[in-house]
Parts: sequence; structure tokens; C-alpha cells
Amino acid sequence: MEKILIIGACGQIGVELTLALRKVYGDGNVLATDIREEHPLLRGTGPYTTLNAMDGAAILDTIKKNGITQVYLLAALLSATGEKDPKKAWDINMQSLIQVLDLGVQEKLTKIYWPSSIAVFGPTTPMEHTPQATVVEPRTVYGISKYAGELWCQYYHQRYGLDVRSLRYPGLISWKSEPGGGTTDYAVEIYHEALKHGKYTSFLSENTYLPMMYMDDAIRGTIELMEAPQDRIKTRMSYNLSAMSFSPKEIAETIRYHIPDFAIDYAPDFRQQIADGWPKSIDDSAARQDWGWQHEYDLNKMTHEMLKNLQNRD
Ligand code: AKB
Repeated sequence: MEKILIIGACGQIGVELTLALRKVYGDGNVLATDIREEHPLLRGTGPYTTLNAMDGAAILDTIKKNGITQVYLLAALLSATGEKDPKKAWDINMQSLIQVLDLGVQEKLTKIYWPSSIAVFGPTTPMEHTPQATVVEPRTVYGISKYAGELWCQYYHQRYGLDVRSLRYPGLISWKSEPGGGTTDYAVEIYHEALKHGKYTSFLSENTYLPMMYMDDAIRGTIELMEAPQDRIKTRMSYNLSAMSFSPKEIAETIRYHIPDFAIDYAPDFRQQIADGWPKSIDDSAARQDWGWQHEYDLNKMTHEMLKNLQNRD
């Protein structure tokens, strides 16, 4: 029986991934941890303990005491927050990963999951249908740490045979859990503001296209990747993963279909420069061929789901 440890379970991906993994592996077999207080949506759904992703000794202790066989390391500082304190972002993103990779070898973990991002790409990367393997020159500390992390994952796989798997997520849009410090967060905020105030000021300009994905697709893709047989995993860097691409203007148009008076204006800030260095669309044919990835949600379907779920909840 697999016993799973999730580090960073109270973040945007962590909350929904914990809930989904508990459905697959059983509530008691998925230990959620975070440096923060338990997220309200996790309460009562399974075991929870406080854990600092930087504290290798505490992670080892948790692995041993709970008979952990798999680790999902989700703790990270994202692109916008990372730029405010680059050294801190580098330390958190790198130290936590290398510690877990070492523990993976030492404790003979069966699998490790670590998320990467479209932030590994930079302005010299082909912007449209960005290939799996291409020019990679990230300009944010988040992107640098994710690319370095991918190389470390590949290194531990080649050198120690560690089964570590990874996805390059696009911007993720969710209604259950809040995003935290990313450049793509506008695409979540816009739904909340549309319902609350009928208007939104976007921190990205109207024609800034970025790759995006509804959280349900991201969670399903993550579990499918982790459950794929070893011989289907052909890259130990990180898989490109794609669903849709849109701009602030386009997402506003889909919202207007449901809320005709919705108004948007634009006040680009420092995040515009980050977005301008990222791909507009992603070629994820490797993930589709190797382990059968398929997305379900496009922009219209996602907008319908987001507005319906947020409205029912609030
Ligand atoms: C961010 O905007 O930093 C993240 C990401 C694309 O990895 N959502």
C-alpha cells in the first residue's frame, strides 16, 4: 500500500491534489503537510501536520514515522513573489527539492512528484507552440529555480534510478483554493471580481496571451502521470502540459456572456514583463504520446464552471 506525503498541501495545487489523492489512495494514506495552518477544505478529510519544507530532519522523521513511500513536494515561491526576494525564492525552491531527492534515494521512496512550470522558458524561446525541448533561458528566479530543479530531477533519475516525475504547469485556474503569488493569478481574480463587483482591473495588458489550464485537468493529469508505467515516462526533466491559451480581453468576453455588464480595464504592473517573456502557447505532444494526456476544459467550459461554482459557494 502506498503512503503519500504532500509537502505544501495548503497551496493552490496542494488542496485539490490532496483531496483527489485521498479519493484514490484512501484518506488515511495521504498525509497533508504545510508550514501554514490547515486549509479549511482539508479539515476532517484526513491526517494533517505542520511541516517546514526547508527542514530536512523533520521531513525524514515524518517519512519514517508514517511509513511514507511517495512524496509530492509542492512548496515553492512563484514568479511574482519570487521577484520580490530572489535569494529567498532560490533557497526555498532549491533546498526543499534537493533535500527530498536525497531522502528519496536514502529512504528508497517509490516515487516523487515535483511541479515545474512554463516559467522555465524565456524571451529567447519560440513563443508559439513552444516545443518540449527548446532554447531555455528563464529571466525570473522562479524560472531559473524550476529549470535547475528539472535538471536535478533528471540527474537523480540517471544517477540513482530515482523515479521522479514532473509537469510544466501553465497558469492554473481554480475556484476551491486560492492562487499564491503568480503572474497568471489575474485569471482567477477576474472571476471573483466579476461576481463581487462586476468589474476588474487587469495587471496584464489586454492582448497578453498565456497558456492556462483548469485545475480539474491539472489534477487529473498529475495523477495520470504518476500512475503511468515507468516505461511510458520518456523525459525525466518535466513534461510540457497544455490545455488553452487566452488573453485578459478574451477571458473578459467569455465572462460577459454570463454577466453582460462586466467591465475590464488594464493597469499593467511589473508582472507584465514576466508574462512577456513566457510562451503564448505550448506544444505538449510528448505528454499526449507518451502517457496519453488529454485536456477536457477549454475557455468557455472553464468560465461556465468557475462562475457557477463560485456563485454556489459564496
Ligand atoms: C506563476 O504565474 O508564477 C505560476 C506558473 C505559471 O508557474 N502560475
